[in-house]
Amino acid sequence: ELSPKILAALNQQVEMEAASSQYYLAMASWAEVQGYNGTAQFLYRHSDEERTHMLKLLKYINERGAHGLVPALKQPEHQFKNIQAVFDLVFKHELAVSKEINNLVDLCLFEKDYATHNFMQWYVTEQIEEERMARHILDKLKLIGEDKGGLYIFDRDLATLDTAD
Ligand code: OFO
Repeated sequence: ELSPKILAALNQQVEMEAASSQYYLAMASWAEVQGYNGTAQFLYRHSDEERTHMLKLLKYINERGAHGLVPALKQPEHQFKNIQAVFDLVFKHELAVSKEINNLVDLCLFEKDYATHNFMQWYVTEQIEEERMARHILDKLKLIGEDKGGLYIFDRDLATLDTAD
């Protein structure tokens, strides 16, 4: 049985994953409109993956006999300065997600909910990958700087870059 605190924290995490999905969807749409089609494809895939993160939590809550709640949608920002700014925001957002996940893991130990603690380990591992990927993309962008040709190749490569699922 999930404690009320754990249930509230899990539902809050459902909301955060849904918000991540919306956020990356807004970035994907922006990139597409700007003509960065490869980046858009990458961000659309990333948005889909965040939805699967949300679903996994929702189903876990239900499996434990509680009720996973579908959160309301908030409109994310939809104007971005440039590609660099987009991935700066992705990285910052992933750091915020990692922090929330760590808090949830902490709470599991405090509440002695070892089943949820175990379930959350998937997210802990996933965040290592998500942070690594964002850092990797930012490193590439730093190398490219103002080089238009480099940005063209970057965008083309992102079309097929694996997102961390
Ligand atoms: Fe971006 O990762 Fe979900 O948790």
